[in-house]
Amino acid sequence: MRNGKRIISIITTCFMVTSLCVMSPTPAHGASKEYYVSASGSDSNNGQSKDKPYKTIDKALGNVSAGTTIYLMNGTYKSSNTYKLSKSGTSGSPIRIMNYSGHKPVVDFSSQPYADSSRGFQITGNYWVISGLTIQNAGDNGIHISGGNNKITDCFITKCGDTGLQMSNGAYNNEITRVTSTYNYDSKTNGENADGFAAKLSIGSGNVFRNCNALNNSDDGFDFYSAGNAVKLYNCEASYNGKGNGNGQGKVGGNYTSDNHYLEGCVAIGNKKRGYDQNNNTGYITLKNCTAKNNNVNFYFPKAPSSGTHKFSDCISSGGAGKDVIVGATVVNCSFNTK
Ligand SMILES: [Ca+2]
Ligand SMILES: [Ca+2]
Ligand SMILES: [Ca+2]
Repeated sequence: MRNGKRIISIITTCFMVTSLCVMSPTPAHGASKEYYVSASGSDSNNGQSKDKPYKTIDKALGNVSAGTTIYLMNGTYKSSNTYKLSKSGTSGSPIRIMNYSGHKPVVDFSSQPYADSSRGFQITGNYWVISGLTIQNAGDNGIHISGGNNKITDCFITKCGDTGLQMSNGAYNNEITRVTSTYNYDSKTNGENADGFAAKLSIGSGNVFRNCNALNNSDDGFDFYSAGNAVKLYNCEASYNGKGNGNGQGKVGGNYTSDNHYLEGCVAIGNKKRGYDQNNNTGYITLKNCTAKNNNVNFYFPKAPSSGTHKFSDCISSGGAGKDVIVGATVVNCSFNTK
């Protein structure tokens, strides 16, 4: 069932991002564009080498400007505060927060109160890169983005009190790549809100997810409720979502916004309610080489789009308790369970 995903995963090219900044052996104070942070470091170090690392992410963030890279070394970094990323990089000089090569840092927000304001990383700026981190136990979203041209890559987000990674409030041109978001759960509302990923409540254009997995979240896998712009997904999986009062949809649409979302090479397995759901989106949806298996209903598109047709090709439906509902679609080489 996942051949398409595997094949495309294999041919996906990984770009290694390296700093253009060359450090002199004794950089002048304040000249460094690279900072190192270690759980066993000290904020009285200069932070400019892996042998003199800072202890806290906050200390490093106080020094950032366009072109800065913050390397996090092994360890668990606990914070009760939200890291508010309001500065901006540029297209050629983003601001990076990333794991030091081979290290697996964990950023833990378990001391945050459970509250809408308790986000882990809040990106209101542009041209940030967050890469190679585990982000866990935020009181609300692990990462919330309202800025543009940000990249989140190779991160693992888990056990947050609301959606793991959310884009809202005009977020545009953000690229989310190889991120897994799992076991997020809003306990006080019995699971009705915490999606794996959300691009909802007024986003801008150009947001893309590639090779991302939303697994075992209490609400939906990928939620595009009231997005207001189209989202693209390539080789993404939404499986086993829907606990408590959660809806349990793999990929969902719109709340009467007209958003022509595009999904290619995606998989939805075992979601409580539906695999792919129109959710009152009035735009047309493209599903190319998408599979759904053992969701309560695999494909649910009960209304024709307000203009054009849905475009479904090379899609496979198998298992599931209820029948697929396909209305207003151009269907090519699909096996839906509509009889
Ligand atoms: Ca919330
Ligand atoms: Ca819900
Ligand atoms: Ca949702």
